[in-house]
Amino acid sequence: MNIDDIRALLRGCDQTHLLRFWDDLSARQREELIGDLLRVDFEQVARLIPTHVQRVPDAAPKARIDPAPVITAKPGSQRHREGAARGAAMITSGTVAALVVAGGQGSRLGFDGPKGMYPISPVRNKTLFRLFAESILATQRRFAGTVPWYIMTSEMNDRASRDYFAANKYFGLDSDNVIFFKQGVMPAIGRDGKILLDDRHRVAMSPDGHGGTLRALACTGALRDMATRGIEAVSYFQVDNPLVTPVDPVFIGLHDLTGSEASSLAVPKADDLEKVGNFALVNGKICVVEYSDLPEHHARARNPDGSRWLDNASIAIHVFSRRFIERLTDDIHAVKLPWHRAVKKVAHVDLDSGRRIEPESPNAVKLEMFVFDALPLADKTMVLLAKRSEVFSPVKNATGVDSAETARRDMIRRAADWLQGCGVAIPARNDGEPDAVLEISPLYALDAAQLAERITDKPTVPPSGTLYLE
Ligand code: UD2
Repeated sequence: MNIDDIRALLRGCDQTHLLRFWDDLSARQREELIGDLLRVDFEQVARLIPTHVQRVPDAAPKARIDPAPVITAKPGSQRHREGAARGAAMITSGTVAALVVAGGQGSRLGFDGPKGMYPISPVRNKTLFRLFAESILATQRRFAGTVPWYIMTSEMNDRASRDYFAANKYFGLDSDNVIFFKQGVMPAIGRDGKILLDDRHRVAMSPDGHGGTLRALACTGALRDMATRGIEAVSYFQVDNPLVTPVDPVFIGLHDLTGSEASSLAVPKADDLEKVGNFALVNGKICVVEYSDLPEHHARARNPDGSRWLDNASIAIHVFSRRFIERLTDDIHAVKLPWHRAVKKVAHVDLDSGRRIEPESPNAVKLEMFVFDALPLADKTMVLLAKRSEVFSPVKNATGVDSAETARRDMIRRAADWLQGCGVAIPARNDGEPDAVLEISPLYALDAAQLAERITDKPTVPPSGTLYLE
């Protein structure tokens, strides 16, 4: 596209102000501005302005909410065995891929860089990316299959993430099977429907949310790559959870056995107002209702026996069928996920003075998609209830709840649980916490059952001792 084409495109959607400073820009700045403009899907933005910028769609569900049905698969149960066998067969046959959404930076953590590079493991201080890589490598070895790993980055951290993997030789994975793809962006839009300029030659943009994963898979060719490799099931997880099993054979197997197109893991909520999505039945469909959209009386409601009425939290671990993702993205300008709006303060260039303004109150709409909104669009959905201490402890904040400290504590607790299950004595502190720093490499054992197979000489763990198993 040359500048005349771009001018015509902008005229067609009433956004010509984005070229207001064109005549004053250097050749390099012009190039950067064109680069930004080409990344905006103007067709889609034009469609969203009247519905999501100039009007406020009501995000809170008006329909009746009920608890969503979930299934369980306790280790040792027939369902667990059947799921494990099917999942193992799928991994061996090479039809399963892993996908991590790693578009965010570690800013809330006070960490300057891709969140995946945050060091977290209790003994070796392995990073999140390294833990996932080792887990995928161990899965490949365990089931003698290849699991391609798709890593969604963003403009902010793509280069740093790729460099990190290259510098570490992909942690033993075959680099052909580690596929990076960049997520899309959406411009920030003023209340008058005009896209904001971040600088005279830059459009104000932000990532399009983790729902943008589906759009990015389709736009970047990663989805086609999955089809070429014969991938049928995509195991999706977030970069911030060190307890996740990136490729859980039982979950993946049950996704397949139940004929589900979109499956999710659920865990019991930590408290009524925990900042997680809630699985619910809305209009007869399984949905995730984000904590911010859930009326407080629903969040606090109790069953007659005193248990929490809506107790199944979404922890952003899903399995999607590849064909389902294809169906949702067949029209790339109108991916079939709803858009969520957030009204934010966005610094921008004043079109008259050319000066950059830091607004004191929210002035712009940012638009994002959430991947869990895919659930009600699936022909069949399955939610599997998991044990929270086995699968979820996110690293979101610098201190307090969901911090590095709580995640390390939970990694040690899980390792202690697994070891005690094998008859290893773990010293305890007065408060009941393990009095030891414990770490089990995914390359040693991916779960309690594998640890029991591997551990022949039971290690001795002295009080305040350290144990690392690899
Ligand atoms: C998310 C879920 C919440 C619960 C919780 C579990 C939403 C709106 N809420 O809360 O229901 O499941 O996680 O931990 O998602 N990301 C991208 N690109 C984006 C935005 C996010 O890659 O444009 C990634 C990000 O790197 C991270 C993940 O998505 O891995 C979650 O994003 P978040 O931290 O914004 O989500 P959070 O904690 O509000």
